[in-house]
Amino acid sequence: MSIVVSIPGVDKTNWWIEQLQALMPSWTIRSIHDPGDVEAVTYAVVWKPATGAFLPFPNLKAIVSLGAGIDHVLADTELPRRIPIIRTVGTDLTQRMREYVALHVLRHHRNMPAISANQRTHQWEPLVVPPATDRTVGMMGLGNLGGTAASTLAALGFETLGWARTKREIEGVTTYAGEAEFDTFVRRCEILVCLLPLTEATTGILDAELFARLPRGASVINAGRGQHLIDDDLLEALGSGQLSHATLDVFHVEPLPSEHAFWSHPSITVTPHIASLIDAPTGSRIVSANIERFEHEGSVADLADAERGY
Ligand code: NDP
Ligand code: OXD
Repeated sequence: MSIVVSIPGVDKTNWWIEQLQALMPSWTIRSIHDPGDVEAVTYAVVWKPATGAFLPFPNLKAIVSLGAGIDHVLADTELPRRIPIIRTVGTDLTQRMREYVALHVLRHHRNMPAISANQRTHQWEPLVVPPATDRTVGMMGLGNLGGTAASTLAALGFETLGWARTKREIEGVTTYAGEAEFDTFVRRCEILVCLLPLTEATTGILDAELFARLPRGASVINAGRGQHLIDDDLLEALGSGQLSHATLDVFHVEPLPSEHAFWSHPSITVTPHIASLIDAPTGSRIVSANIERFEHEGSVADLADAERGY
């Protein structure tokens, strides 16, 4: 009965192994780089595993993604397709994400980027903004994270719209579903938040065509995945004034290369993939509970659908 852990960085791997081992004393938990008896390995706990990482383990029962997204697992071209993938989600993650979304939506809504720029040049310019009730915010993706964050925005008083693949009911949120309703949704979003999973259908969705449909001067927050965004289209939309500001937490290449234009762009706020960053003490509780449940019941609520891609 053993579990291997694969996370970029030795220190992080050791941190997770320690925390998991403390909660799962009857299991042998080791780094994927030093797995011991490969036949005894039945679970792999991973974040951005290397291509072919799972091939040495013939008896894997499940792969545990150390995050809500499973795109980093599905990116493995040698992934054994029959193995279930368990997502790591829970109230800690949703709480962190709703804080991040509320913070940045309010920041855009209250024009804080302009006020901060004015402070740097000692300008006293009282910028008037409407109350949240007169501001329309749109959430792309209404799952665990997007759905909870949309509720939070509605509770703050924003006129909140939400879009998902299928119809969702969320109190206080006007919801839209699928491609057919996308245009009606997006044309009203003065602040647009992306919390979609990365799939074939959502890759590059934040592009020039979408930006052109937003109300002029809208702002965009992307905490989904970097590949949702066409970087050059964003730069062009900011340059033309079609968009006023963007907050980006996720990028095509992470860490964001130091020479990337986003770092020093006056209308872009960069955060280093921390919108809802799971830590080992919290995450290990979720992961260990999921593995124990999967072991005894053969399934868990947080099972991803690899065919669907999320
Ligand atoms: P869920 O799987 O719970 O929800 C995904 C949502 O996206 C669902 O509402 C789904 O629709 C919708 N969706 C999927 N495909 C489409 C599509 N083609 N068109 C419209 N809607 C679509 O995911 P989570 O909320 O748990 O997480 C979302 C993503 O957030 C993760 O995949 C990850 O990429 C990102 N993330 C980022 C973090 C960060 O720190 N920046 C932290 C954690 C996650 P339906 O409801 O109909 O199924
Ligand atoms: C996740 C993430 O998918 O942190 O959980 O991006």
